[in-house]
Amino acid sequence: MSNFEQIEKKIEAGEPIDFEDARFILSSYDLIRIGKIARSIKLKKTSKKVYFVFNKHINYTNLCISKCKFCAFYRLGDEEDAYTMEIDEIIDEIAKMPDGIKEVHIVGGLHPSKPFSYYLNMVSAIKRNFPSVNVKAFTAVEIDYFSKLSGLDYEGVLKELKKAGLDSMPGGGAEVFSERVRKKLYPNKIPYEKWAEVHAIAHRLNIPTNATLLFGHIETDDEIIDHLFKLRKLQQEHPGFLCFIPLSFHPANTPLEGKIQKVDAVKELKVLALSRIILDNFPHIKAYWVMLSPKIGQIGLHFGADDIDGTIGQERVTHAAGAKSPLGLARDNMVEMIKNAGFIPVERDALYNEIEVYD
Ligand code: V47
Repeated sequence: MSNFEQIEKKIEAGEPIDFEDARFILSSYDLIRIGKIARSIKLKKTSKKVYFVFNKHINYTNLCISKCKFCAFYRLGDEEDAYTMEIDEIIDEIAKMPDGIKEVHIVGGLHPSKPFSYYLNMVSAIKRNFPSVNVKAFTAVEIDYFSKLSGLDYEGVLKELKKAGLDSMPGGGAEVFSERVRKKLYPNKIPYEKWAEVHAIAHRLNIPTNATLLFGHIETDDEIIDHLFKLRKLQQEHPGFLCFIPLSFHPANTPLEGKIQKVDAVKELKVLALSRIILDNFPHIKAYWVMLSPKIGQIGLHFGADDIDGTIGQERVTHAAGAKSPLGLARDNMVEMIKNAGFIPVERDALYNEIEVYD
């Protein structure tokens, strides 16, 4: 039996693939077959539906003390384009959105001086002004930072935020769960154990979260695979992840520009498919069009993805690193993109409740 036949047999029987199978998939160039395997899992889970959300990203500050080498977004403070939004500016930004917005996705840098109360007030002001909008805010990295700012432990921080109105959490800040890569590119960022602890506690407190992987820089295939198996195990032990989003590294304007080429589409599609295959206990896999471009994102729907994120409004983190995708997309573009790929567009809310099926 060929490697592919063995993998297909395991998947048909509902068995997980192992590390060697995953290595084989990443080393193969039989894209059509890899796509077919991932798509068969997607079809079993979510039939021909592909989800999108009417959302808005808010990056409340670009000041950050972490100085990660893959990031083009952060500023140290005295640059002309350094900024921090006051809470009324954040409220004004959201108010500009048309009616029907379902989610605000809020992340920022690790601000050198704002107190924990700034973040609590931010969440409660948004909830007060827009009670029906899901506040999806702060990565595990920010939660760890708030714990240092406030003297509270992770549980204390998350309970306070939940009381203020936090509904869910995004999956950023995971990068690659490899100590080798962390020491080289983001030594000031929390390691896997802490990232996992924050998400496990959030899940226990009924705060659903997402998970990401940043790939296409100095990581090895084995480190990608290890990252995915770690997430699979975490979901088994502490369920609560809604969605996984692989993020391909954009080198422009980062300290790695010129040293690393942007990852190609073939690798992007293979990692997307492998995510769907390994993370059989994650309900959703996102082809994040901002990073992939709308065209590769659309092809990604044939590689196991069942979600394309949302309208976004104005994305800043990847565009600071040279992303050529539009800053936001209209609802109609999302529907067209999904329909033209042969799937059924479904507008969802932040928790994947269906708002409208465009059949
Ligand atoms: O954690 C930073 C990544 C992440 C670069 O949960 C970069 O639904 C590429 O997590 N090139 C933030 N990537 C974005 C994120 C996210 C996005 C969409 C949806 C969700 C969700 C989460 O962006 C960071 C980091 O891994 N990033 N710089 C860069 N130069």
